[in-house]
Amino acid sequence: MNLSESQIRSAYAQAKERYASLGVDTDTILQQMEKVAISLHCWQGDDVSGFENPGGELTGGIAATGNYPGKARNADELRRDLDVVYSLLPGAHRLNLHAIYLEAGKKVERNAIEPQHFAAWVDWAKTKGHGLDFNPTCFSHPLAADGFTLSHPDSAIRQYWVEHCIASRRIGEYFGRELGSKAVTNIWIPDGYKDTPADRSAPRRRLLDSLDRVLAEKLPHNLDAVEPKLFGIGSESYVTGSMEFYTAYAVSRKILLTLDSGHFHPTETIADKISALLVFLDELLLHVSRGVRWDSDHVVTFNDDLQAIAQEIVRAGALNRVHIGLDYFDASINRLAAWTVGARNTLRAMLNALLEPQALLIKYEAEGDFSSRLALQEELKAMPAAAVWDYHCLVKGAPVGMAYVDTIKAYEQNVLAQRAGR
Ligand code: RNT
Ligand code: ZN
Repeated sequence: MNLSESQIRSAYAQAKERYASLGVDTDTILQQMEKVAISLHCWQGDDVSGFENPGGELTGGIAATGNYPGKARNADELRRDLDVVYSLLPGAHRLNLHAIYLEAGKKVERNAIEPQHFAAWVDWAKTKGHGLDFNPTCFSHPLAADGFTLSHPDSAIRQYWVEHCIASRRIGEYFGRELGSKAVTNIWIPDGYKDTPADRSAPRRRLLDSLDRVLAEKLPHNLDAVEPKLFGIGSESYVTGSMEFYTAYAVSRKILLTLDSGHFHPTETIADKISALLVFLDELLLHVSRGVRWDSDHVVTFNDDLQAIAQEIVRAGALNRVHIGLDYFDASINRLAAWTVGARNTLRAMLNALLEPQALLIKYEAEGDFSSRLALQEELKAMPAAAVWDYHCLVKGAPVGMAYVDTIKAYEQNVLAQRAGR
């Protein structure tokens, strides 16, 4: 079922002509794809376990379900798995690390983590040409067990998490400086109530104060982001860090806002938020994910939501202002497949968006010719974008079509199956 190289090239030549007839030069578009870097989320590789505390439980209103064999048990295994995934993606991409993925050789309190605990990640990233991003881990910890961290009523507990976030920003700064590419350090906290609170204001005032203390230090190689959420498991009625809270915060502090596609009402999409927020914010971070019912973290599929997100980044001319990260954790299928499917879909959606004849659509719109705008939008859905994607994979040395599944299956047999425990 795999296509031959000449089939891929001839399908591309035909597609190139089709797009040229709409004023789109596919070769130029493929050059633009060079600028699209996806930040892969390290936590898909081990169900958000990390290496701080073997056997530690995932808490904070998020959950990975499934027990597919072969999860990475240490950083070397995780890097090895990631190397395979990157080899299946066209282009050069980043890695998004969480604080619990440190390599300290001993237990280190989260408020005492240091750049040296991530030195092996930096060495690896330098060798492989990856940028790195970072996240404080404000969950899966005894001091997060009350469901509150940066907005906790106890000032000593708040202080602990403030210190953890300060330490995390310094690690982001270290990544940015060492790798010559700014790191985004994204703060997400699980804080919230299962049932209707008596006081919605006080936690938000405490969060404001904590965040201001976290962000006090100027760090030129680090970009700060805050990630809102509507609800989590156990925080159904109230989340301190809501969309309105963090939007206002990000605008007033001139930092990034993170939009996670699984963090809104089930019918609410983040696509339309991008152009609105970019009027006020310099940059955004996306956590591309897929919400299903009450779970915000399913593998990204090539659905309308994903395509709309990609279109809005491109239409806003914001390729260099929107950082694209993935965020989901599926333990019920091969974890490398989960990463690869979501990442390839996201890249493919970006390519499709870039292939839009934007000038022509804008012309119809400016002329008030909404009939032609609609007709063209619909025609575009059946244009041969897949032939351009296949060719892109071919020239970038990434597998075409289902060939990547063969690589994953062979790796599963040769490497993952040898890992004891689940
Ligand atoms: C949780 C947030 C957050 C986490 C990761 C692990 O709802 O989306 O981004 O998924 O930090
Ligand atoms: Zn997220």
